[in-house]
Amino acid sequence: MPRHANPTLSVIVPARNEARNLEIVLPYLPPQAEIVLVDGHSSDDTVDVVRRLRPDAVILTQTRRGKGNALACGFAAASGDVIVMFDADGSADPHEIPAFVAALVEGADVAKGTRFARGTEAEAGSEDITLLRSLGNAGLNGLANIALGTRYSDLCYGYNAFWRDVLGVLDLPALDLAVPADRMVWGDGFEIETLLTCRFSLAGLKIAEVASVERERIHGESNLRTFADGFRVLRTLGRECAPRARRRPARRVAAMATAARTAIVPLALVPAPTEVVVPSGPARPVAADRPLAA
Ligand SMILES: Nc1nc2c(ncn2[C@@H]2O[C@H](COP(=O)(O)OP(=O)(O)OP(=O)(O)O)[C@@H](O)[C@H]2O)c(=O)[nH]1
Ligand SMILES: [Mg+2]
Repeated sequence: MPRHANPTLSVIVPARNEARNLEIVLPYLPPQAEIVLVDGHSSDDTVDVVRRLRPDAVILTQTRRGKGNALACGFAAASGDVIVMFDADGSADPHEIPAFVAALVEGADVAKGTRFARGTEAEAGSEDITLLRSLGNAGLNGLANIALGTRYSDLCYGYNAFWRDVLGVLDLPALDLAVPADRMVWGDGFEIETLLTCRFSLAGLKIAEVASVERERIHGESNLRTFADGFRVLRTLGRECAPRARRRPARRVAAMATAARTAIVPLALVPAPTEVVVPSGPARPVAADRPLAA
């Protein structure tokens, strides 16, 4: 797949009981993008809302449980040149998509969103993260940087994009792997962002950070369990960065394939969006009862 300045987009939207949020957010996703909605066995009308608002969307039911499995299902179904990971809860601002695409078009393999961008004029921050989670993320982020030899500023953020041609380095758990309902396969949970970061980094891909503002979830409750999922992230770092994991044959082959065309990852912060993709609609989605942000 040749890379070019006007890539087609696949926006992967993992969603579990997000009907009310999707009603608000979906109309702001780029009309020309392929939307891949991966439903997590929702008990509300998530799927019906997507069918109504984006009849062109690809709608899947995930094969196991967990956000990681949902994303893996979405990645496998995507057909765009660029894959954008997009939370359905209203926390991801569709108007930031152009900045992610711009980073990729300018040469990155992966555009990694960060709420804690440093040294950039672009706005970054979070209206959603609690102090406890922020501290936990900072600690885990520091550990990841030591283990990977990187300078990332936000390990566990879900808003990221990458060229679809790097999917091969991820080696995510097989979608048809059957496990008992009470077990979660490693990589299927909220550790997915950490797993992606480790595998992209260890494969030598060029990763650019993109400043992002995480909005407050509009309706409903977070699915994240601070301690249990934080522990999964910690274990993921241990597993992915251990010398044995670094030597995995698949990882080595991928690293060799990418090494030829990517240099060692200089972290670049991407400023204001350029004109690559312009989502429709007014400046920012507005909830029926309150604005997403002032
Ligand atoms: N399909 C699917 N989607 C999920 C699952 N768990 C979470 N999601 C979706 O993944 C996105 C992020 O989940 P959230 O529950 O908001 O978790 P978070 O954003 O990491 O944490 P908060 O900052 O507390 O919101 C949302 O769109 C969820 O609906 C799941 O098991 N299956
Ligand atoms: Mg959220």
